[in-house]
Amino acid sequence: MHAYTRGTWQDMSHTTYTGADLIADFIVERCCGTAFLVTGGACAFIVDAVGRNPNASYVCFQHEQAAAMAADAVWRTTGEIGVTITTSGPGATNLITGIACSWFDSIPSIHFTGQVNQNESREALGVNVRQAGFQETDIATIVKSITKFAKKVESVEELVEILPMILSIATTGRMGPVLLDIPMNIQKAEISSEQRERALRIRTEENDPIDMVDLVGIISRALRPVIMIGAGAALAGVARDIQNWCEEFEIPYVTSWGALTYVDRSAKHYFGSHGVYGSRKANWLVQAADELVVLGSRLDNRQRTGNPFGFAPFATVSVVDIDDEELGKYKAHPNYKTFRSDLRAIGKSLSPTKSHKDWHLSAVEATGEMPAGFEYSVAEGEFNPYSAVQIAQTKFEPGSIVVSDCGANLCWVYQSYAPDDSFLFTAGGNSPMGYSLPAAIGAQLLNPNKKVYCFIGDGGLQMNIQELQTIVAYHLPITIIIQNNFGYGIIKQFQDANFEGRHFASGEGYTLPSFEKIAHAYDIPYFSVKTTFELDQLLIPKSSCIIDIQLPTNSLITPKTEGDNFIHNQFPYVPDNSIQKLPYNYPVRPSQL
Ligand SMILES: Cc1ncc(C[n+]2csc(CCOP(=O)(O)OP(=O)(O)O)c2C)c(N)n1
Ligand SMILES: [Mg+2]
Repeated sequence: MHAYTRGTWQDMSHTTYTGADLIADFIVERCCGTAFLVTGGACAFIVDAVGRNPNASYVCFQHEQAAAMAADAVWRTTGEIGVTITTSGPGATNLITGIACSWFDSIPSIHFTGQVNQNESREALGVNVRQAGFQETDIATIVKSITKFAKKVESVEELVEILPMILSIATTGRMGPVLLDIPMNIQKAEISSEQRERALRIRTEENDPIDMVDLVGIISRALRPVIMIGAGAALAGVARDIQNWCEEFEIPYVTSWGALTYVDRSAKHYFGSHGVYGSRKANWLVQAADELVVLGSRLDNRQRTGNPFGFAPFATVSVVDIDDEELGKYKAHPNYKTFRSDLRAIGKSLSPTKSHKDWHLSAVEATGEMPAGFEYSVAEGEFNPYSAVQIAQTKFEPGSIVVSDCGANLCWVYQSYAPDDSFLFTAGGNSPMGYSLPAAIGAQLLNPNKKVYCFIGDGGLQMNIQELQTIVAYHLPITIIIQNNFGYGIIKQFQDANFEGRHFASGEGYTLPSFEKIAHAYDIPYFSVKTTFELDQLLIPKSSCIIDIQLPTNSLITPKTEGDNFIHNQFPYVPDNSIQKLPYNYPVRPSQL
């Protein structure tokens, strides 16, 4: 093999094993084996090493943001580590939104950025200039606050020592993304076989001491216990164990959106997901509890509302989490008890406890007549976005992967998707518009035998529309369902409630192209769907396609908790006797507590 370097053809038969080769082997042996990338000068050696490695592969994305989002989806759908390789400067900074998805949802992912040669760097100059080498950017410092670990590698020996370390950091404790910035001279440097072996070893970590949780005692002392299963329990692999325990002892339970796909949602004692966009039944249950046990959830403000004091205010809330900082949030809440524990070890706490059959029956009775609320999203007879999700779902292949985006379209899916064996996910914490398209690509690439469906809004699609080319290039049979309300629906609904319906920058000023022409340009089959009937009739092809579901521009998210309201009192404010059946005397508004 030859390559043209500095005006002369040089023999590059690769008798030398380099830092770049080591990274390629690390990707094969310790990660998912495929790097998602956009190339560039500073990462070219790593890309070349991946290309030459017979066991590695790479996928060219059109934007680094998308590569990072796709890498995030790899762990979520396979349990293997997703990897990106990008160049310095703009290539590296473009990763940020995708890395943040992994950070906020505790997903391991590894990002390799190329960096200028050390002898060209700012450090070599010895003065604090903004930039010395071309595109030199201190990415490690920039991403410090959204990674578990980020560092520019300073020597070959450091690269060797740091690879097993980043693997362990990403996957132990509260998991998350890591970034390594690798100067070109280290990519080119020779690595000995002894160093290679050391770099590819698996480090075993000592576990931190943990608090034991007496779940059996807590539940047996309670009158109306409710268990909340969060994504932390799901990522720890124990969501089903907790669910089975709840089912056996008839303890009603709810899940966060991050965890809902990890439980059997058709089970008898499951009440759904609570929160601002949660189900009325789940919200009633949480507000009626005298003991709420939260297993691996950070109870963010989409769960507890902007005023967390209105959330289960009369219950004892016992929170189990691996992260001390999360537990520190509850200092101002006298009714919270906190336990620092790795939920991977919760099995020991799931021993026989008191059955709560009567409490479960009374909760079922109180919430039985409750309207779901979906029918209020649009006027009667109009194309309802909730029906659209439900009809589309009936056409999905069993065991499929379903990715959702951000905004109203996400809520419509998560609120109404019927229990089945599909795997649902989204980037719940960061929730960037445009996540679901590259995430679907990452999922499909690593799960070639599963069908992947990508729900996305018209606005979200425009944030990563260039990745349609990646779908085409790799022949990925992804079905893209645009929930097209011709605007930023979730923002409009907020503006209706707060700004007398002024739709600045969400309806007024926001524009969109013809998705039909876009589909045509990328050579992707396109289907326009304007009515329930048309959707009913639609046959989804096996190959990739775009289904443009055109909804009323004022389609609402229903139910939704607005402003100064309790989660048990959601818009639309339809007659609902269940509020009177709550076992506590709630004031009308949380601010009156
Ligand atoms: C990258 C990014 N920019 C801005 C936002 C703020 N935001 C949240 S939802 C939304 C509108 C989304 O519009 P669309 O994708 O059409 O979804 P819809 O709510 O209409 O279903 C905006 C602007 C965001 N979440 N992510
Ligand atoms: Mg929209």
